[in-house]
Amino acid sequence: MPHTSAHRTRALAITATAALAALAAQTAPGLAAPAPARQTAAAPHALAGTGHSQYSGTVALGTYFNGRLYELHDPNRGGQKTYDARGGTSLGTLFTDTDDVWGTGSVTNRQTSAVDAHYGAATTWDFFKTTFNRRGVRNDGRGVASRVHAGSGSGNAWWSDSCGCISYSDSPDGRPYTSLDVAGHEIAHGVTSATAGLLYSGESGGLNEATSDIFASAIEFFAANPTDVGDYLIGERVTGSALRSLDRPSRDGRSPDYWYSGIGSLDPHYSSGPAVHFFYLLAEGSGAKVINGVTYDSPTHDGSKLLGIGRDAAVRIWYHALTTGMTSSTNYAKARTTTLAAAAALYGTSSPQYAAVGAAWTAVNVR
Ligand SMILES: [Ca+2]
Ligand SMILES: [Ca+2]
Ligand SMILES: [Zn+2]
Repeated sequence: MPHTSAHRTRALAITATAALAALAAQTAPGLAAPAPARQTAAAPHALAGTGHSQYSGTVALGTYFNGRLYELHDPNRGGQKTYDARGGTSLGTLFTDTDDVWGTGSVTNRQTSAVDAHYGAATTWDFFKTTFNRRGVRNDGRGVASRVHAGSGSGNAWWSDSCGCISYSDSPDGRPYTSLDVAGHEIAHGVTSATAGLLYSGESGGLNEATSDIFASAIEFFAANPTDVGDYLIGERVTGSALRSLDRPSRDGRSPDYWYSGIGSLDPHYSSGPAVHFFYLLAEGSGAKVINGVTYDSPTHDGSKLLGIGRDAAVRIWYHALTTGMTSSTNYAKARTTTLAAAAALYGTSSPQYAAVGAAWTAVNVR
């Protein structure tokens, strides 16, 4: 995900659109949980399985007993399913199991990556439903399909709108991009496509990437998982350090902390810098801070000292702007006006939240 997400997304869409679209259609929400009266031991029913993940400890999984085997199929979350792609480009084979205990915590067990992916998809579903009453990527009640062991094994993750699916390849170092924040990041690309439709180039491309990092972080805090605590870092469970840092994006050596004219010519993974920095400053404020044991130190372009309004308000403002104000061509200047409009709608123009939005954009040089 971190470097070639959109390109990989398009490549997958071109090579496998028909097959995946046909397969994705089978994941439609028709597979709802049967009536309670039929929930005998032998009849199909929704269950809570146990998963031993690589990055998130032991987790509960939404599973389904089909009368013969347990499936990584979550009837309570839009029928989300997790597949073994077996290195290929088709959807793959639905994971099944005999005792509803999945994975071992070790990547050498084929189910382990599936546990992380299924948990990531479920947590992302729960976050959007609980926080915004959004039911799925397109808000149509349909869950996503997750594909693990996909592609060539180069270590990546990518979203495809055409199949409504997220794919994870294996990684040569045994650390695939299946962590919770990466799952949230990729699935959030689907939400962006279904709402603002931010084009994946120029400044709108940076805002598209930023949206995925913002929700990825919010999802991680929402999960409150003791093994992968909430932070403003992306990919830290995979890489040990982090691919990206929202408090100071320049830590990656590539992303600018502040907007400048011409930033749109950067790869979206880097032109996202000022927007994720804005989000951090809005939520937490400037300067040094320790959250869940992680140390941050967020600078400002104008030397201003900012107080945060909290991540809950910050993410609500971003979501409201994404779903009611931003369009495919929104640039940084428009991101400022649409988030101000969102803060006005949610909290009023005389609110501290409204003032903080303006101050945080100014602090990343979007005036
Ligand atoms: Ca974390
Ligand atoms: Ca993280
Ligand atoms: Zn991305």
